[in-house]
Amino acid sequence: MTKNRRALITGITGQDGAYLARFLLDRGYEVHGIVRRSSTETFERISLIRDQVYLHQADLLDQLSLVRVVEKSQPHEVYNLAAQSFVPTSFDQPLLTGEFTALGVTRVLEAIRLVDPSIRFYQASSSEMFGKVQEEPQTERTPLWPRSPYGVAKVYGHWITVNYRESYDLFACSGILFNHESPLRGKEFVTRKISDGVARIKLGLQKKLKLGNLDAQRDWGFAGDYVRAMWLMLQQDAPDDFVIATGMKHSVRDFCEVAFGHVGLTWQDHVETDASLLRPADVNTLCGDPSKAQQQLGWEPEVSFAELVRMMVDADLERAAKEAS
Ligand code: NDP
Ligand code: GDR
Repeated sequence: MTKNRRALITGITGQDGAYLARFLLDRGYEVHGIVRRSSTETFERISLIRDQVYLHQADLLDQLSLVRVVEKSQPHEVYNLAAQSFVPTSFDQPLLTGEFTALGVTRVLEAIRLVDPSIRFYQASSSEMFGKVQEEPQTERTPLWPRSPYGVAKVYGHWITVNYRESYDLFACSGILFNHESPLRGKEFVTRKISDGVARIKLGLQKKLKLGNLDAQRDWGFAGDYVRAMWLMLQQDAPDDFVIATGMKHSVRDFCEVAFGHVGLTWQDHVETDASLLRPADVNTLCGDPSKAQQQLGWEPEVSFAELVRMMVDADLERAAKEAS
């Protein structure tokens, strides 16, 4: 148990925010989170822990709101998970994505520098920064070549984190996380789109599943394993950057095969490709090398690819069954 520690999470209503909040509560942290005002609440993922966390209204676009929330919550650790995180949207709204996902990082860092530079900072960097990959597997030293406005914004967020560490001696870490999924994943991302589609097709609520690039390969892990790595980075003696990945890659087609197979269906009978779902530039393959995290953080992923797919399909079957009844 970690007593008397306070953490502030931006993006607490997202997939990772929900898993991290739960992880920190289990370790005895006082957990604060930033939420955006909306006409309908988006707190579904944290509904079970809502009364155990402190929620503050603030926005990555609003510098003063961030300063105030850091002053008010007095955190020892800040996890910057908030972002416009959906790659296709970044092609439609590149400027807004840059404001949230790139400049938003600087605003959080500035708030820390102003209020209390001893705060430890975690930045949610991404394997999307590797984009058109320059070597395989990708490590902390692999050159970056982002392929979307989202990826470009994450490169900025990564380097501004490194820059504030070097310029102002902040304890600032960048976690270069490869794709991680869970039953709490947003439905527009391919894994959850597939698990949700499989469940609905199995229960007769849907007939076909339209997908884009089936050949894309990703290094998919479980979000619950990955938030542990975020926390471990902030418990070290010195700040550093780490790749967090499983070291294994699978294609979207492989994902379909395991997901449909889990409920006794053949994916070829139900999946259709739709050219409108292809991206102006896609990332064809990603595979990370987590050796540094294994050696320095003692971090290992615990959930395998097949277990992850089955966990997601089972959760969606339960949800779809409720809907059907
Ligand atoms: P989600 O899209 O599920 O969550 C994003 C969160 O950011 C939501 O809580 C959202 O709030 C919040 N947010 C968005 N814009 C703003 C804003 N302007 N001000 C305040 N909050 C805002 O993302 P994930 O949980 O999957 O990912 C967490 C982080 O990790 C993101 O930065 C993502 O880019 C990065 N990442 C994710 C990976 C993955 O595979 N999941 C891999 C590598 C990096 P609201 O609910 O109001 O929309
Ligand atoms: P990604 O995740 O872009 O890697 O970003 P996503 O699940 O959206 O796409 C993965 C790959 O699947 C292909 N694909 C489809 N994708 C979606 N969304 N919908 C489809 O129908 C579909 N068909 C095929 C895509 O072309 C792509 O190649 C995620 C996000 O969480 C980022 O925020 C994070 O930084 C990276 O992972 C690491």
